[in-house]
Amino acid sequence: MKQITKLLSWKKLKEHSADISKTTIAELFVHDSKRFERFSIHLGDMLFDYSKNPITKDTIRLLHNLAEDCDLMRKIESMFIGDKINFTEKRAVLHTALRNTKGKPVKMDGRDVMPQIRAVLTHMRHFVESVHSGEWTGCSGKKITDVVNIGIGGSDLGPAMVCSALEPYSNFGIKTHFISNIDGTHITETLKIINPETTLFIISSKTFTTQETITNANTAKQWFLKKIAKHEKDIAKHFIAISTNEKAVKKFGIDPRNMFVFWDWVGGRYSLWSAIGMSVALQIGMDNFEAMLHGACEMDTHFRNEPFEKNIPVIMALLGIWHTNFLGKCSHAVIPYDQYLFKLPDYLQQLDMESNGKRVNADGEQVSHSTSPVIWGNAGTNAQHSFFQLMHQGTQVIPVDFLAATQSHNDIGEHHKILLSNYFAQTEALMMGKSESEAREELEEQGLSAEELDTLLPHKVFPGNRPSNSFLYKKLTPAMLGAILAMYEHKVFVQGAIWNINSFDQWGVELGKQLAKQILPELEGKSTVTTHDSSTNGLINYYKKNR
Ligand code: G6Q
Repeated sequence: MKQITKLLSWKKLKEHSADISKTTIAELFVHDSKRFERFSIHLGDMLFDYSKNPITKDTIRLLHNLAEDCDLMRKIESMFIGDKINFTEKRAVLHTALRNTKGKPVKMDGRDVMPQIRAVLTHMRHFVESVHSGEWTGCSGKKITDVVNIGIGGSDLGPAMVCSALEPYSNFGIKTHFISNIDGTHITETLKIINPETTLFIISSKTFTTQETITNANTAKQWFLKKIAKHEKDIAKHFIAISTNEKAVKKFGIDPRNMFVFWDWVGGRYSLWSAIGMSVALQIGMDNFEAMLHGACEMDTHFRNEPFEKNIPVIMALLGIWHTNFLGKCSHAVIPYDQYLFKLPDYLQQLDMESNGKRVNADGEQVSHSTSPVIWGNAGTNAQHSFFQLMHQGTQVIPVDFLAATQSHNDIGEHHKILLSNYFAQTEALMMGKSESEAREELEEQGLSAEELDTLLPHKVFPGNRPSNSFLYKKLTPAMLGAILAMYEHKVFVQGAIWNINSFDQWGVELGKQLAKQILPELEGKSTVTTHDSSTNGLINYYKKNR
C-alpha cells in the first residue's frame, strides 16, 4: 500500500483542516441547531457525544473516505477471523474470541478456538467457586482471604484496573493486591499486610520468563516457605500460575493442575479477558467476570457490524487521527469523572502507546506522519485541581475524553450531582473559553482600578475552542466496563489499521528486557565498568561506590 499521506483522501483532509481552522467549535454550534443530535450516538446504556470537536459533516465524510481508502472494513474482519495480522510475530490477534460469549466458532489455522477457551473458563469457574465456598483452603485449612497477583505490564495493568473499577461487586470476602515492580519496596510493603496462611499468589506471566515477575514470584515463594510451609508441597495450595509456558511453570514448582492457560494469539495488553483475569474473577465472582466478557462482546458486535457513521470506536479513532495528523495535537487526555476508574488512564497508556507507538509501516518504511499521541489523565475532579490549568490556558491544545456514570454506586448526599456539574462545566468551559470582554465585565464588577484591571485582564482570558468527547453511561457495571474497554481497544485497532502499522508487537518493550540483563552481571564485584558510553559507565561506577 502506498504511504497514506499520498492518498487523495489524506490530501483532501489536509486542505479541509485549513478551512476548519478558520472557525471555532462554538461557532459551529451556532450555525447548526442539530449539532448534538448529528454528532452523538446512543448504544445500549451509553451516550457518546462528539459534537464538541472541530468537525463538520464534511470532516466526517472525508475521514470515512480515508478509512475506506485504507481498507478498514476488510482489516476489521481480518482481525475477527483470526488472520495473522501481527505479522512481525506471525500471530493471529484473537482477544475478541476470549469474550465471544455468543459462542460462534472462531477458526484459526482451520481449527475452532472456542472449545479451548470455554474449557479454561470452566476450569476458572471451578477454581473460583471452590475458593469462595471454602472448599479450597490454604495449607493450614484456613479460607483464602487475600489474592496477590504477581505480574507486570499486560499481566498487571488490566486486572489491577478492573479490580479497582469493579470494587462494588466484591462480595466474596477476597481482597486483591498487585505486585509488579522489581523494586523490592513493592513486594515488601505488600507482604507486610497479608497473612501467608490465607493468601493465594497468582503468578501471571504469558512467557513465564519476565525478570520482574519471576524475581518477585521467587521472593514470595521464599517468604511463604519461611513463614509457614512445612513442606514444599504446601506451595500447591498457595501458588497458581497463568501462563502459556507449562514447562517453566512446572520448573517453578507449581502443580500444572493449578495452571490456567492462554495462547500466543492473545497479546499481553489484550489478555485481561483470558485467565489473566483470574484475580478479577476471584474478587467479583465468575458470573460478574463473564458479564464483563459479555459487555465486551456486545461492543465487538457493534464494532464489527455497524456502518462507520454509527460506529463508536471507528468515530473515536477517526477523530483521534483528525487531531493528531491534521490539527497537530500530540497528546490526548482521558478524564474519568468516576473514582472507580482512576486507574483507567494508566491502563490506556499501555493499550494505546504500546500498540501504536510505532514509526515503521507494514511495508517496513518509516511513516511520514505522527502515530500514537501521548495518552495521559487522572480522575476528575482531582485533575481539575492540578493539570487542568494547562488544558484551559496553556499553549498546547489537548483533546480530552470525559467519562461519567449517570448513576453512582455511592449516591450519598449531593456528591454525584456536584461531580457531574463539574463534568458538564469542564467540557463547556474548554470549548467556550472566556473572551476578553467577558473577563473585563467580571473584573469591572469587582470594582478594580483601571490599572489593576488592565494588569489582570490578559491572565483572566480563556481562549476556548478546546475539543472533547463525552461519554455518559448509566452505571459502571461489569458489562459496561467490558464495553468501555473493548471500545478503546477497537479505537486503537482502527488507528493502527489506518496508519498501516502493526499494533500488536512491542519490540521497544523487548529491548528493555534485554538491556537490563546485560548490565546486571556488571553490577557484581568492585571492578570499574568501562564497556559503555562515559555517562552510563559513570552512573554505574557511582552506584558501585555508593551502594
Ligand atoms: C504487553 C507487553 C508487556 C507484557 C509484559 C509481561 O502487551 O507485551 O507489557 O505484558 O512484559 O510479560 P509476561 O506476561 O510474559 O510476563
